[in-house]
Amino acid sequence: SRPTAPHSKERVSYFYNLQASTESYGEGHPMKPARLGLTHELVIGYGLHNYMNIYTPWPASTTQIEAFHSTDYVDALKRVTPNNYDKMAASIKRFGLGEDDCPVFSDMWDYFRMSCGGSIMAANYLGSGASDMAINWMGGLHHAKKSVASGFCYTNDIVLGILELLRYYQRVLYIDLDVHHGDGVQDAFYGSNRVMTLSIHAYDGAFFPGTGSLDESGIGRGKNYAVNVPLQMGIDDASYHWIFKEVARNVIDKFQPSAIVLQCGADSLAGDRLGSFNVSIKGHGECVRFIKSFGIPTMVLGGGGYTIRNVARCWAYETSVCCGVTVPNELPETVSYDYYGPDFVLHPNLTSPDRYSPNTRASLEKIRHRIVEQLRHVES
Ligand code: V1S
Ligand code: CA
Ligand code: ZN
Repeated sequence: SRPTAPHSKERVSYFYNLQASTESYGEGHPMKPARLGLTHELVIGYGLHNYMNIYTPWPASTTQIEAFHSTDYVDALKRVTPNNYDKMAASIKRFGLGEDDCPVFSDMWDYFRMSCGGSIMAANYLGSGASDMAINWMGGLHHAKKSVASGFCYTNDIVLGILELLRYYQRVLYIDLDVHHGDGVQDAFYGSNRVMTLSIHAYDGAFFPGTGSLDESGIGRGKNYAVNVPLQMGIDDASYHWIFKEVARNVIDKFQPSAIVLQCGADSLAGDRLGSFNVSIKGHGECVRFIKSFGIPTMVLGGGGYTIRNVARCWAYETSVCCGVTVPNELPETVSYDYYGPDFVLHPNLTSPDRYSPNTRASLEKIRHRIVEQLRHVES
């Protein structure tokens, strides 16, 4: 069966460079750029190119990347290669490069330029009014700091995309669905009242990166413009939706953003290799549908996601949600069809219905209450 056409013409743009999926962080590293190729195959296999405009973004220039990152850090990123790493190791350690999480790999500068270029171009397509939604699954690398690579993220395409959006819009809302806290984006705008950051994540004192408590709420002019939803492991669809919708609705009502950036890290899915939530692909996509329903220009980005067949399913499904198209559960016969056995469907049973979750209604109510109180101090 074929996808069902949307009722009105949607204006969705999709930024992807075919080369991105061929890069590698090295053997044994959980971050696999190949998931981008799998996603793209499903997107095309489902015929979603008929409902959006697909572009190969310009790789970001040094000057564009230096809108956030420091010159000495960018120099190091450009210069270091696996061949000269031994000679440079001592001088680049301060940049977080060469650690287990952020190894030096071939073509890494090219790879991160593609990721950043996609988010910058997405911002320009939204800002100019060419698109209502702009997708970049190569982006969403939320941990990178001004001069430090962290948690598989070397450049922060999200910060660059938001800075570009701020040229067109007064207020930008950032929403982070990744199971990890969006620390790099929060830090970059911690003192700003033009960017509100909202991250929903696992938080138990040990889980990477260790930040994102309810108490982190911004400083100076940015006081109360950082919102955190720290959750326990094992949260299910019903609880995740309830808290996400309650918080997101309140944030949007109060902050009245003129544009939204939605990071869709797929490590918040059940069965992720690093994540620990009990959320289904429909459940994850429901958050995208909910944000889309506000009709505000929205940039949709990737992020984490380490069980790669499910990352591809999730992001292909979310592309269909952005396009307003219903796609069949049977997967299209792509070249990587074998990855999706034994069920070969878009929505396999990933969740465990009997799994214990310490996220009680009372604990979630408490989080909601704290955030509603915080938002009372935000001027609307
Ligand atoms: N959790 C986790 C995890 N696993 C790894 C890892 C495992 C094998 C490797 F070969 C290399 C790395 N690192 C981590 C975390 C980083 C998680 C980053 C998530 C990124 C994102 O999804 O939010 C966005 C793309 N790092 C750590 O926990 C730090 C260590 C403390 C422990 C692991 N070792 C390898 C490094 C130091
Ligand atoms: Ca998050
Ligand atoms: Zn993550």
